[in-house]
Amino acid sequence: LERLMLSLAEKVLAGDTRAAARLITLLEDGSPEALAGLDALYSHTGKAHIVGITGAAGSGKSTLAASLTGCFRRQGKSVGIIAIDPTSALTGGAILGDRIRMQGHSCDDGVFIRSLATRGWAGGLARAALGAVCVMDAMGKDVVLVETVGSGQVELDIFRAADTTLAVVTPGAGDDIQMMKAGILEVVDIFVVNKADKEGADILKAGLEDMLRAAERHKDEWLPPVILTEAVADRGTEALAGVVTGHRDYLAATGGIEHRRRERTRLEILENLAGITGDAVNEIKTNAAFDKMVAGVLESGASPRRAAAELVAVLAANLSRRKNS
Ligand SMILES: Nc1nc2c(ncn2[C@@H]2O[C@H](COP(=O)(O)OP(=O)(O)OP(=O)(O)O)[C@@H](O)[C@H]2O)c(=O)[nH]1
Ligand SMILES: [Mg+2]
Repeated sequence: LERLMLSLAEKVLAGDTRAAARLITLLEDGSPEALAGLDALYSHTGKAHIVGITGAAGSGKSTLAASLTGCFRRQGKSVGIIAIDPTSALTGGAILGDRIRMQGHSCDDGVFIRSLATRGWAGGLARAALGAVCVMDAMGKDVVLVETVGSGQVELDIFRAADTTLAVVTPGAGDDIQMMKAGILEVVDIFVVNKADKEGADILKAGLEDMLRAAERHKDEWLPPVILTEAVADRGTEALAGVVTGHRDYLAATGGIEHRRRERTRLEILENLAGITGDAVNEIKTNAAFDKMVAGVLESGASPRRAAAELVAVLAANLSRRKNS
């Protein structure tokens, strides 16, 4: 199995889409071998521009991602798209794959799309999402778009891990901005007022600009622009693509890119730590020896905290023995 993962990783590095899809599916299933298979890829990452797209359900994130994909493709860039939790049936939003198909990107070798379902295992989602980003970067995608509905903590974490972050708001959905999870506004690099064909788009844009200008920032700090788009008609998205690239250039010129990469690495280490220790704790829980320990603690009146500390010592020993798996 380990050898299979290595050969999968090799194929990913050669740009093999089917191998990449297979590896991401295994990651999504939480396969430990797949997580190990990723190890070989990291030294080949760092070239992709990772762009987070968040916004309320139905605000047009997928449509926007599809339209932006067209813009980047015309510039000769390859694109990877990761959609987190396409629970769109509820909102009438088409799932990302359908949008992309409608825009005619599905037969394009330069575009690779994957959806990751949350499936109630929030614990592993960030790890799988970051792993999928790594796979797409390693397979040579120039731009990786990551779509999330900005509601949960995990999504906020994933969003923050991007190089460039886009928040999509729409006119008429007045509380869009209030509904955004606390902490999102501070990390948004570009605001997109989508559905600019609807009434109130200009007012929303002006309101956002006032809010952004009022916020204190340093002289050279990036002032998030507010871009009007009508994604469904590919209007404004060419300009948006230019601003997205411009933000990356800004990061490169100011050293901001290293800062973002450090944040991402930090998150990825912590997510993996949580994953490894979480798995280990689950293993203990289902072990018969643990039941015996519980009985022993109960009987002797020993401290549960001390029992836990003993288990941590055992865990540490077990984990270091398995360090390479
Ligand atoms: N009028 C108008 N409708 C748009 C525009 N962009 C997208 N839509 C429509 O808005 C609906 C939702 O679009 P999606 O792209 O699926 O939105 P989403 O944010 O990805 O939705 P979820 O993934 O469910 O959160 C679709 O019916 C789109 O056709 C736009 O610029 N103008
Ligand atoms: Mg969507």
